[in-house]
Amino acid sequence: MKPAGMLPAAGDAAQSIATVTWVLFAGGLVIFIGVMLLLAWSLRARASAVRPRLWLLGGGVIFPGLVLAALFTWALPRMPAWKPLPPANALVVTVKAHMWWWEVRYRDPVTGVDVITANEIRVPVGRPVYFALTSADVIHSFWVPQLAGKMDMLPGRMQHLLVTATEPGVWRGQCAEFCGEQHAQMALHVVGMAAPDFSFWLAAQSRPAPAPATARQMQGRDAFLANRCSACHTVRGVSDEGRLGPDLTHFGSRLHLGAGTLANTADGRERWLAHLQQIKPGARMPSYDRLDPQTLEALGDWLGSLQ
Ligand code: HEC
Ligand SMILES: [Cu+2]
Repeated sequence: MKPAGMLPAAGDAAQSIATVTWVLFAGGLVIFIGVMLLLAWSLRARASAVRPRLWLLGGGVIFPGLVLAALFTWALPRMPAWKPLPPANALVVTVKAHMWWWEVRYRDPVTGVDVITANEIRVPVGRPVYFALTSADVIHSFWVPQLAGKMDMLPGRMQHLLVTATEPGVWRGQCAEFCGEQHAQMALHVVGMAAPDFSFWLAAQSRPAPAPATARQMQGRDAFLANRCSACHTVRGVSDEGRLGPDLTHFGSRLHLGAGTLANTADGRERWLAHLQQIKPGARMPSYDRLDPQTLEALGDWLGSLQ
């Protein structure tokens, strides 16, 4: 995974931000060098040789006026266009921010798929993705620097971002609007995949959770129901009532857990369940340190099997 930043751009919107950045930087550099040369000259020139009015008018009014007008005219068409409706072939991904995780819903007008996941967004390379962004509680901000600029996520409103990923990869995103105690641990990951792999993945996500394959996974699923995890989490095919926490139907296929807080490994899952109030204090899920190690292990094992 590359470090987050918009300069190694992997999306068309981020690419145009990077281009504008470099051009403005180069322009600034040329002017800086010019001013330094003038400074050197003014230190050596005799006072009678300097004509203040010419320099004030030329260097203080006409020159900046021309340069700023030229840069503005050049940059204006490079700003992202406001598109109130998605293009016909776009994949529609609704992202709803919660304190402190991301609900993700895919709707593909081409295949009719409609599926809810969380915290990780997969996108097909080369196909426009229309992000519809909103919030369930406070103001958050959607920011995946390698793909596009920031967009605020406002409760009761939809904002949009149209992005085409230009290469495969995994990019880290981050909530970019202070939204409470765990704002810093509200990351998300976007995975760019080849279009056929993506279709395959999305079809798998729309199926219900796989049945437990071992006795231990069975024990994990039973513990999930017995401990009422299902009051907050949906696992399609197991329990459909929970909406307060992330959908866990295919949780095992995600790279991270807790909105980028830990790697999704056996150890990470057990630590999360037993100690999440130490790892992510204030998160809207209790620590399950009262469960015995065997139950925790079974729960972690079953969660990991939800591919
Ligand atoms: C009161 C509601 C609630 C209960 C009960 C609850 N959770 Fe959660 N759970 C949440 C919330 C909210 C989050 C998101 C926390 C965050 O990242 O800020 C979460 C996150 C998770 C995650 C990480 C998901 C991801 O996409 O990263 C897992 C795994 C999980 N819970 C499993 C469980 C299990 C197993 C139980 C029962 C032992 C349980 N939860 C009980 C609300 C709940
Ligand atoms: Cu946030």
